[in-house]
Amino acid sequence: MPARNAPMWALGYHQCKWSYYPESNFRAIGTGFRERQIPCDALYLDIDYMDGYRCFTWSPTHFPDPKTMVRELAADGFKTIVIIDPGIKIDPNYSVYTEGLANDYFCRRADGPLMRGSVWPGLCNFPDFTRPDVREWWAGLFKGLIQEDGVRGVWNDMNEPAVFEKGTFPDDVRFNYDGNPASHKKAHNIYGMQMARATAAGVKQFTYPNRPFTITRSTYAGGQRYSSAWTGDNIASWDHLWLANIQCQRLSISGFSFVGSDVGGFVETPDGELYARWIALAAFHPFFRTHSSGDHGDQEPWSFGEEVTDLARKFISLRYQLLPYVYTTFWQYVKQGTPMLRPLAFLDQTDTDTYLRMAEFSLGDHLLVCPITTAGADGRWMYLPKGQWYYWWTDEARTGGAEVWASANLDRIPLFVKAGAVIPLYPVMQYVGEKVVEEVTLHVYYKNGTEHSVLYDDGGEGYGYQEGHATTRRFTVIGTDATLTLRQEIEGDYTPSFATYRVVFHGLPFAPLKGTVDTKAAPLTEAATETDAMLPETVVKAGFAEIVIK
Ligand code: NBV
Repeated sequence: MPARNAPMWALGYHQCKWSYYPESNFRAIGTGFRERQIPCDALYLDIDYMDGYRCFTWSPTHFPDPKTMVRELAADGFKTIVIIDPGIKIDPNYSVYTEGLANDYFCRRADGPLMRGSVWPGLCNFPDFTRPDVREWWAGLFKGLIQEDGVRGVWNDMNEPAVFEKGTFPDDVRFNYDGNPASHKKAHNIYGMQMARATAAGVKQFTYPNRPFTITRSTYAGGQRYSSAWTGDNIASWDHLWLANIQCQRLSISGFSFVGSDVGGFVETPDGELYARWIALAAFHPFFRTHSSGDHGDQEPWSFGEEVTDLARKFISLRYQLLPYVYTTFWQYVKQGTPMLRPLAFLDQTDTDTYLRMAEFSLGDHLLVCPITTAGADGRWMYLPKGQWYYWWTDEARTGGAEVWASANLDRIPLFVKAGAVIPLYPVMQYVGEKVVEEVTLHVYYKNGTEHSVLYDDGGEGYGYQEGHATTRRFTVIGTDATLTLRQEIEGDYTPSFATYRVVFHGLPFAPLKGTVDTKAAPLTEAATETDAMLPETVVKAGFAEIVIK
């Protein structure tokens, strides 16, 4: 079940466009990220990498040596992801077509002939993905791209299924429907999910011992077992930024958390302000990718001038720092089915003031986000759920159960942390695994009372977690008027790369004089943070059981 054990890098930043080609352009995008120190893990090839849009082939002119290109990009931390559509070109010299035809794998009309429809390659036939043997065949087709060429993920598109003539297949088209023959009327909604399922099986098989990554445009309830998804072809407008926020929350509470939108908009081109606001929101969405149709202008993080480049770097870097938190939230989703994005009504069903709120949401247990979705804003009013909160950027304490003003010029997004939270941060990395993480910073937010947090770790890649090589670190913060206690309980036997935590205390209502770690004295120094506050910090062994400061 790929989407359920995604590698950590899949939660990093992805860059896409229709289309990066030839090879020199694709490589230049990678260089563009590294030169500007904007973190990025994945680069995408849209349909033009293929030979005449034939799936599972490479264009010999645009990508003469894909294996070397993919390998060299991988050495620089980039995972290459390729698009695969369902339409198989009718071409007697194309092995995928001839194999499918010989084995009768393609869908047929009710009166017998093969279903034919035009898509990018011209006239195509379409595999019946509702048949187990067809799915197995399809999965096997990924051997070349994944195992031989080193591609690390697959992007399924047009699998509604979309055809140029009538939008989708005619109603009479027949499907095996896993042994319960049915027409397109019935199969239409699950066709895309079954394609994603077959793709995921292939990527999983050939990417082993690494974890697979797949993304699909079409899917159905239950499809979250197989693939992540994005919200399709949106527009570079403020309305569509607003919409992306709503769509991702609703998919999330419908069981489908690994989702995101085309950052900046697919159709047309955003201005720098819209792009910056979109990047800031998507940094808090599980799937984080810029994509554009490419015919109106460039849409890389550096395409909008220096100010926006700096903003994009800032928010993407913040996402990389937050990866242990995001990965833990992903684990909660996998283990408990908890939505990663939670609308306010989900957070507090007893507070009727949350019921009609749509813009505010939480990512995981402790971060509350509310995007800016209008031009020219320097902040916004938003509803803060009941309880105590801190403004991320300033550490200002706020009381929930009320509307609050969150000041947010372009370099901020309204972002609050719940009192009592422990937020783990990694150092900024240009891609997951670029550095060995030697120290994790725990940001501890004072609460008068008790609050629990968790940090899950299994290395972010491979299947060791299935043999128990995973660790959950459960933190409890207990605050009184004059003390703050932080406890840690560790379960599991995954040994992390880091040996120490830097613990930074926020919002203390008292001036701390002394600290103890596991009853021994711990030196408190002053943290250098980006907030305006002067914060006490201490460096401790990652295995500590209790820290007390007073
Ligand atoms: O493959 C081209 C595009 C792709 O970039 C986009 O993300 C998909 O949603 N694809 C649709 C087909 C073209 C639609 C106009």
